[in-house]
Amino acid sequence: MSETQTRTEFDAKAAESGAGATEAFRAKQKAAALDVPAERVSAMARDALEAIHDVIRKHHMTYEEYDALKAWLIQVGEDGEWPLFLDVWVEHVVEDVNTSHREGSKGSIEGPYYVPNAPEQGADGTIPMRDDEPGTPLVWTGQVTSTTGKSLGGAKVELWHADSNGFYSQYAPGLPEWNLRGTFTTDEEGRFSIRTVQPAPYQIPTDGACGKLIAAADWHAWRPAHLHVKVSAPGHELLTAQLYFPGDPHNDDDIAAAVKPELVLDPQEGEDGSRTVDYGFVLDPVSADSPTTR
Ligand code: MBD
Ligand code: FE
Repeated sequence: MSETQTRTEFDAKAAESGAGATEAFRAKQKAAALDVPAERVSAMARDALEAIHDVIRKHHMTYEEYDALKAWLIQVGEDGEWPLFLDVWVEHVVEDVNTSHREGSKGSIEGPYYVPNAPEQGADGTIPMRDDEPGTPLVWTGQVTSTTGKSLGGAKVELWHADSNGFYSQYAPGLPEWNLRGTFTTDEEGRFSIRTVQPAPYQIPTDGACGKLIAAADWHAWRPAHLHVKVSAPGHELLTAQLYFPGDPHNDDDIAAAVKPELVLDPQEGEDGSRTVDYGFVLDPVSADSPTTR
């Protein structure tokens, strides 16, 4: 996408991002051969179906509405938007139940656009970006520690985020492969320093099945501007989080319900129009009953 193209001109193909997430999910093979006990499948499937039955009774769903629902569900699959749908409207509860035991930093959902193995930039580096990358420069420093109090040198901080037009590399066309995706490794004291640019708020693709639901329900399609991060260190639970910017109009009504007060940054204005922010992470040691989290 050229610098001069606007989001509106690009909107016609925006749902490709949703479909791209389906291909990426398949490539990760996350669903491969998981053996869930029949009693558990039965209990969760029955409760899910009963929840749907309750909605039908409560609202007296008509046959026309039932057929519209079928058609829409078929379209979600055809558009490749199941990962987008689930991560926007469901993942926050999965994240909640799997991290509520933690004493360290709060996390948030992964969302559909994570790509592993982004280029390594060391403890003090610049995230891969274009020479003329638009957006307000952001310098982010922080330290990774354990709930035990020790600093975690050699911890990985994987950062990925949208550009200042709201687009993610590898999911929107015309961006360098690793644009605004980088891996940082903390120094002996667990510290890191990252130079990037502030992302724009993110609009859920309007032209696919998810957009159709949003329009039909007269909802808005926005997530507040956010930085995605995964923080990992040996012997500690992987922390997946998102960080937000104060004053964003969608911090209070994120369509993905993924904002927590602890995740809102407090950036300071630099003299040259750049911003600096200090924000670190406290990881929980792995215990016998740690869930396999992300
Ligand atoms: C995103 O960028 C995102 O972070 C989530 C959770 C859902 C859709 C797009
Ligand atoms: Fe995102």
